[in-house]
Amino acid sequence: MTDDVALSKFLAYVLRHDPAAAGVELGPGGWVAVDDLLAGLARAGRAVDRARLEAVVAGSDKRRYELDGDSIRAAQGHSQPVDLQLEPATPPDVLFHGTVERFLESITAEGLRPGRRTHVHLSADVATARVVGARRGRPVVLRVDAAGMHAAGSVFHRASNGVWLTARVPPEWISVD
Ligand code: HQG
Repeated sequence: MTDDVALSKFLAYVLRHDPAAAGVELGPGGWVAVDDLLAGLARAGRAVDRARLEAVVAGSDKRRYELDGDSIRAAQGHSQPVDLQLEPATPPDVLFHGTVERFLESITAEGLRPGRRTHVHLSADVATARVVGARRGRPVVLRVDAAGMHAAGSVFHRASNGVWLTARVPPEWISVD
C-alpha cells in the first residue's frame, strides 16, 4: 500500500508523462477511463479502489487532476503531446514565473521555453510563482507582460487549476520582479 503522496506522484507521472507505465493511453483531451486506470494501477502493483483515487484527487493541493464522470486527466503539466481542448483565454495583464538564478542568463537570452513539457507554466500571483521556483533553490520571480504578449498574438490557456499555459515567452516580455 503506497501512501497518498506516492500515489499522487505516480498518477502525475502516468497522466502527464508516461501512461504506458500503467498500461494505459491518453485519449482525446488527455482523458483516461477511470476503470482502465484502476486496472493499470493494479497491474503496476499499486492496486487502489475508486474511493482512494477520489480521495487523492480531492486532496491534491494544486488540484492536479480532473475527475469527470468515468474519466480522469491531469489538469496540466504534460510532456506527452496532448490537446487539452481548452479555449484560448485572455490572461491577466501580468503573469509570473518562478525560477532560480542559475537559469536567468539563458532565460534572458532566449526567453522562457517549455523544456520537456508542452507549455511554459505561469502563475497569476507572485506567491504561487515563488513556491514553483523554490522547488529548485532560492526562488526568483519573473514578471511576464501577458497583456502585451496577448495583444501581439500569443495564445494563452488557463488550466482548470488556475495555471496559465503558453507555448513560449520571448525575452522582450520578461522582467525580474
Ligand atoms: C526553466 C509543478 C533555462 C524554468 C510546479 C523552470 C508548476 C529555462 C524549468 C509546474 C528556460 C522547467 C511546472 C530557458 C525555462 N533556459 N531554463 N530558456 N526557460 N526554464 O518543471 O514552471 O507539483 O518544466 O524556469 O508547481 O518549474 O508538478 O516547469 O525552472 O506548476 O504539479 O526550466 O510543475 O507542479 O521546469 O513547473 P518545469 P516549472 P507539480
